[in-house]
Amino acid sequence: MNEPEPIDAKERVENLSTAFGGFKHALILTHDNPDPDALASAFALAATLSHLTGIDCEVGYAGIIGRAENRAMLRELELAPVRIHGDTLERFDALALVDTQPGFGNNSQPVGRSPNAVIDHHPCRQNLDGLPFVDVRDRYGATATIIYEYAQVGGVPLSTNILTALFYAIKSETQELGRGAGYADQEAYLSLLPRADKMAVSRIQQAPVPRNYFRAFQVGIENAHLQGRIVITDLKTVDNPDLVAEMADFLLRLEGADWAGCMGLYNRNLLLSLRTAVEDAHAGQIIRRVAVGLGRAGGHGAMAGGQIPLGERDYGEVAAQIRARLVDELANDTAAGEALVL
Ligand SMILES: [Mn+2]
Repeated sequence: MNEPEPIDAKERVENLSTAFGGFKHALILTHDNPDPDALASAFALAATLSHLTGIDCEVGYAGIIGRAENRAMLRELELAPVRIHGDTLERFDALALVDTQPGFGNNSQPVGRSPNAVIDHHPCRQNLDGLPFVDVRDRYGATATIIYEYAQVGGVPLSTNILTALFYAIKSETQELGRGAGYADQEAYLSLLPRADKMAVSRIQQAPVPRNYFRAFQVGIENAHLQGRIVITDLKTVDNPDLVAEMADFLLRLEGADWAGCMGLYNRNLLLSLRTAVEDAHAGQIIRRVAVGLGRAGGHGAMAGGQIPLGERDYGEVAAQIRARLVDELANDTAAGEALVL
């Protein structure tokens, strides 16, 4: 399952340390609206780099952490990422990107700042060879698995909170090792299992949600249409961008659907999420065709997302265009759509 490794794990950790040698303050930056994999990876990398090189690290993100589970994860595990903006960045002389890459459009990498390190599990889309440290393993189910390997190889002591974050990251990102996970993810999961605080994980998974959450589900269910093998819905305006992906995951359980797409409006952006239960599918490639000429999109085989800045365009018109393109790509059925309920 593993990719051929050009260098061994120990050498890789040495290279990682070298990439931060001589620097004082590192910003560990996740993608915007970070998920548990991005957050756990960033905090574990911060602990690892601090231990190995003495560098001062802070975890930063842009966007919002909206999903109740993700907020509970930070609360329960006492993790406090900083929300970055223009002048936060001047404090840092080193930069790492985790769970995202330069040019992806889903991160707020400062303009003109080249990262010392890029660590990710999404397929590479541009040449990163010139950077001091690059570790992109697109066969891995979670970035957390890669960072946990560094900590193990480097003999880095991690707190129970960070071990728990890594465990929860792999668990949620791979849906209990069932989605996109490989041998390495399973090994990491099994190694973390006895070390993680399972009570905290349970509290995170059962985090209370506001009434708005149920209202959003109501809208998502009422607007859902099954067309061929794809179920598509529109949440309209959302106050939490993570809901779009969560609704796509939820709808994928529908009998007779093996693709689910969800759209929503957040901050004058149309957000799009695509999920599939089809093995060896290419959701990332499909979503890029769907968004072409409109915005940015990308992802893995089974899960993908995109973002379309609306500018002056009308949300409803762009949403109709996206829906038509999704049907074109995936419905392989000329029959009219059928409402999920009502
Ligand atoms: Mn990830």
